[in-house]
Amino acid sequence: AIPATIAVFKSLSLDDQLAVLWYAYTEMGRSITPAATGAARLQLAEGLLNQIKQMSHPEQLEVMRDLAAQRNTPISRAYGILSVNTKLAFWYELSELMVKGFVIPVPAGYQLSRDGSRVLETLKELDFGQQITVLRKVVSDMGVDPLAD
Ligand code: 45D
Repeated sequence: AIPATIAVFKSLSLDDQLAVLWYAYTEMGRSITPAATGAARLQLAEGLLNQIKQMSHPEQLEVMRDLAAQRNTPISRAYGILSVNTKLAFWYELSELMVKGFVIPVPAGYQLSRDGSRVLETLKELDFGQQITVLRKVVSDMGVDPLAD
């Protein structure tokens, strides 16, 4: 179920990928504790998060789409050198910034595609460890590894 879930996630539109991540965060929020994400890890992503915090809402959305699309931008490259756990912590922190109003929100009436809803439903049924496995794979493939080829 896990490889299939990842495959379907990757076939989603960029916007649906971002929306599914966001809805997954809102479901998992209580299980992910700030302690678990580790302050040390976040320090490595802090410069990146501060940069994004200072952007306009449309720019913030563009950065997230660039990451999901693996477009080669300075931010995608900076993201690409983070460890997998730091990438997860980065997305977690972006969600926190959304909740606090520093980052563009998902529009209230956003409609997921049918595949998007399926991925989300499947994710919800997985246990926490399996959810982490899916999320790790998904966020580790985002951005651009500046050291590749
Ligand atoms: O206009 O270090 C749309 C542990 C539509 C422990 C949009 C861990 C168009 C070790 C695109 C929808 C493993 C527990 C707009 C860590 C439109 C450790 C906007 C785990 C505006 C780190 C879309 C941590 C937007 C975990 C703004 C599990 C979407 C972390 C934004 C999980 C989406 C984090 C965001 C997750 C999603 C974060 C910011 C799931 C973030 C999700």
